[in-house]
Amino acid sequence: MNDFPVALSIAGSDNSAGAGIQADLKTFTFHQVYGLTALTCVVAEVPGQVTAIQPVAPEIVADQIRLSFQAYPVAAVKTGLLYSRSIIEVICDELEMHTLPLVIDPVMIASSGDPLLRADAVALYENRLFKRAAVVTPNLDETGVLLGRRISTLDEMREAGLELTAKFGVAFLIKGGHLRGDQAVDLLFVDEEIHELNESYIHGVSTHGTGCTYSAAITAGLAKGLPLVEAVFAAKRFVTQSIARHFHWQQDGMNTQALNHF
Ligand code: PXL
Repeated sequence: MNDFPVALSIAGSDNSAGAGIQADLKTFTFHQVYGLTALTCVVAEVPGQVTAIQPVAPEIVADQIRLSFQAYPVAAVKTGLLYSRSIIEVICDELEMHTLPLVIDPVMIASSGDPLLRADAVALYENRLFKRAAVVTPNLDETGVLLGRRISTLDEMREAGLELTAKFGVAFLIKGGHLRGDQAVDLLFVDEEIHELNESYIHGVSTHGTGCTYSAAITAGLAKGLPLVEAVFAAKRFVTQSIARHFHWQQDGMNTQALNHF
């Protein structure tokens, strides 16, 4: 036995390792949380370019989750890229057997603009998955898809969050990073309260995986027993630091940047 809590990430693989399940594992490790994984799909990509996505068979996704719960004291779970309806169905079936904090990052589109989630899968998120969440963490684009309208100001974020928490009865963290102001403002809607999270927007950095890293850091906090609001504020600081201290490489005329999970 030891004192390190265990968290499970159900998400896709990003071979370039700035996003996806790789970002989750790095984030868990930084926070001294033992990370388990259930892989939903393999994405071939580098920052800014997705070339292919290969899903994992739903029954293998289910096996990974079932075995994780059998052998480990899983204290918190996060979901990232889930890819399709049939994969989401088996994840819901498996998670319904457990009561524990679930962080849902409703990944739909890559930072490169490439679609990652099948369009017909959104309804399943709404009907089966959201109600189990400790918090759902959409960015502005994903919030727009959930509400069927564009969200482009702080006032619209506020209205959107109130609507979503009323509709699904769970906490929502709406990430306003894409507003591109001087501040990266997020709004956390929980228990009838709105918390504003403000950090300086870091210009000129094009990385992917900030959403994955953010939700993984929240999951790590919850696995350690932090209250949700504290876990979210700590995670916001962590993700801001990982952007500020990003890596960059130059090779054959190509510039590549990545979040710094160290
Ligand atoms: O950042 C969203 C995301 C999530 N999960 C996987 C990804 C990406 C973006 O590229 O590859 C696996």
